[in-house]
Amino acid sequence: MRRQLLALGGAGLLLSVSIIATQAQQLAAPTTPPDPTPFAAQGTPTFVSTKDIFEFKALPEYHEPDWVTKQFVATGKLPPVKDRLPKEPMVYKTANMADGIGAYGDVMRHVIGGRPEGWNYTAGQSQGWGGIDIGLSECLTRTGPLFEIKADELEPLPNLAKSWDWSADGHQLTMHHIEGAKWSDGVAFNADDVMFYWDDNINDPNVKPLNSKGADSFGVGTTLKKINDYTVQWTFKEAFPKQYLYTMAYGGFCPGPSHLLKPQHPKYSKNTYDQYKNAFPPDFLNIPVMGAWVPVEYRSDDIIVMRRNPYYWKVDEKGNQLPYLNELEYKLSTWADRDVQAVAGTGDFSNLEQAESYVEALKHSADPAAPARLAFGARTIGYALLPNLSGNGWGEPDARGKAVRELNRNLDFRKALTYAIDRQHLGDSLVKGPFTAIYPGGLYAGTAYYDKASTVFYPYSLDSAKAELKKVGLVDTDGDGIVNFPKDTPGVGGQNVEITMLDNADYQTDKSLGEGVIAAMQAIGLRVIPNTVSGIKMTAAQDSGKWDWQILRQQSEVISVVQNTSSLAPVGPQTSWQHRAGTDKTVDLLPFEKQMVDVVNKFIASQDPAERVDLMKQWQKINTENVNNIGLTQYPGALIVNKRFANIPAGAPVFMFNWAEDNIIRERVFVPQDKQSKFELHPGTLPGAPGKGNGPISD
Ligand code: BQZ
Ligand code: CA
Repeated sequence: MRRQLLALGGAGLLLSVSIIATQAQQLAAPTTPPDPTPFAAQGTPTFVSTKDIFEFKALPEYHEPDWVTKQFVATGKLPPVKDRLPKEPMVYKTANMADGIGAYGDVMRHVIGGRPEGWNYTAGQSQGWGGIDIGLSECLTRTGPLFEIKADELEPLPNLAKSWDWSADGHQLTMHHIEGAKWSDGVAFNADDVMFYWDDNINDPNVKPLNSKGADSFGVGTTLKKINDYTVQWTFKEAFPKQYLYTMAYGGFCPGPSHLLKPQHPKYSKNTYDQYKNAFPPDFLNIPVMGAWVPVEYRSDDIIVMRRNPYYWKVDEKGNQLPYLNELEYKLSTWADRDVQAVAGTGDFSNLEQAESYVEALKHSADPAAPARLAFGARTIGYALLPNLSGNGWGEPDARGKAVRELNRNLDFRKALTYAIDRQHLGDSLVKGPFTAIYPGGLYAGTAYYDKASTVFYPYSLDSAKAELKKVGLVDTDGDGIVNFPKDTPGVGGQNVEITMLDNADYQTDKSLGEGVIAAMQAIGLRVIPNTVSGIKMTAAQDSGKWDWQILRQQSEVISVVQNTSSLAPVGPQTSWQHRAGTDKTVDLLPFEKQMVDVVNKFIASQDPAERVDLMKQWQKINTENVNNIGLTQYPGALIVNKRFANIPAGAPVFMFNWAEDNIIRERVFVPQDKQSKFELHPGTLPGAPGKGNGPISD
């Protein structure tokens, strides 16, 4: 209650005291979020154990497509298939394949909105997303297919790491890699590839592998050493930090071909780091991979074509070397076109994730004659507005940027932002109907660790938002509708507040939500300047810290918690989306962030499921009560796959531990003989020798 003494001027007049009780702004009381409208996901997985999906073992005989034998083995271009496979290849179990043993042939035609920077994923280059890097870069473990693993057996799937043993005290993890597997150019895969990735990329501060959150995402102080050609040993500060096995999946530890990369690395050459990163441009073809298909053709802004990897180290129970599909294509278009082409049947696959196109896609797919199957999953697509919480120089802000970051670091300011967002209206502006749900921030409703009672929701209230702004001294002192910095703000005193907001230019949804935020903030006198960046530049822009706010489509940590756990708090200098080390290499944590770091580290170190559930309730309360970020909306994605494909797992989510391109296990997908298309662009060819301008070879 503020009292103001007003002296009514003039003699004789009684000094009258009029208490101007500014309507003591009753802030809208924090509450819990409304329950999302029920939305039934279509198709449910059959929950299994890891050993039901695959095991590593030698089989009595192996097979390959006839044309490979005739054109390549018979002509001495390739050794027999049994010599191209490891001693114990990964054997996929038939019982776990929806349509059983597959037939060789045909192509899956992807359409993507990204563009390849080059093939050096290890040095941080994007290949354009949309499943290219997911397929190329096999990782130590694999988590996409975990959606069908029994909850009480949840642990990352073996992949390049075929097994691992913990020491009695839990501080050491001995990891055994697959033995005798080869890169797609026939060169042996071994621990040198793993150590090069760890020593000269993850642990070289000048290099940041794509999707990596840095060495600390494997635990501060973690070390790795080579035991022999197929064995490495991790040493962790914590005991039994099983969490880090998730970080060794896609996005964390996917080693590149060190026989090609190492000679280009500045430590072993005269190259600069930039030259190293750009040493394998998109037209360097047949880059050696461990994945099922190899890039054999690149036409800028047009298409990438990939052909089967003749050394792929996975087979079915009959000994048929995988993949079944001879070819993968990635048409270089837009993300929205991916939906259109999948529904129309000119493309074969899409993750329906832009809510604006749901009604149209549903209408077309409802027709029984529609070429593609469309199946909605749970609400695992969502967005938040992230304030940059660094106060010590991440992104080298100017005076204005510094002033905005000081505001970002002020809870009253963050509460103003969250009060200012009408989430129901925002969701409806994307798509009407049962899809979107109000998302306050933190973990998504409907996911394993979500707890509504621990979720603090500040409901839409313009008055409360304005009152909070006033508390932090933001008032429109020159009457132009935009609040001004307080006079004593260094460098920008008295100026209108202007905020830059990073947004992904490649999605209509990201732009729509950006516009929604700009309008909401205008209503409380904040001017937000959008900085929309295309996907190719997006990762670098996010990592640069040169932004005040960011619209982020959230990743698995707010769905599964166990994937990318270290992104849930600034546990290390590079792990958080919104608060990384400043110019002095430290992270200037706010008190609530210190609590989140502590809770996340306890979660990572805990083996007790009940304790982990409780720790995530604590995390959710600290995160949402302190408005760590401003949740916007949450909605379901749908998987669209052309009907000619078989072995698409029932209930495969568009996004959970990873994207559907990983979840559906594409190397097992096939087209029955009688439905095969003639769409292959390079039939009867295999990858040629790695090199600029090289391409596929036919015999
Ligand atoms: C899925 C995915 C496969 C990245 C990317 C892209 C990048 C982000 C995110 C998605 C695309 C598709 O998402 O939208 O459906 O195919 O590729 O990787 O948005 O800009 O940085 O995190 O995965
Ligand atoms: Ca003003």
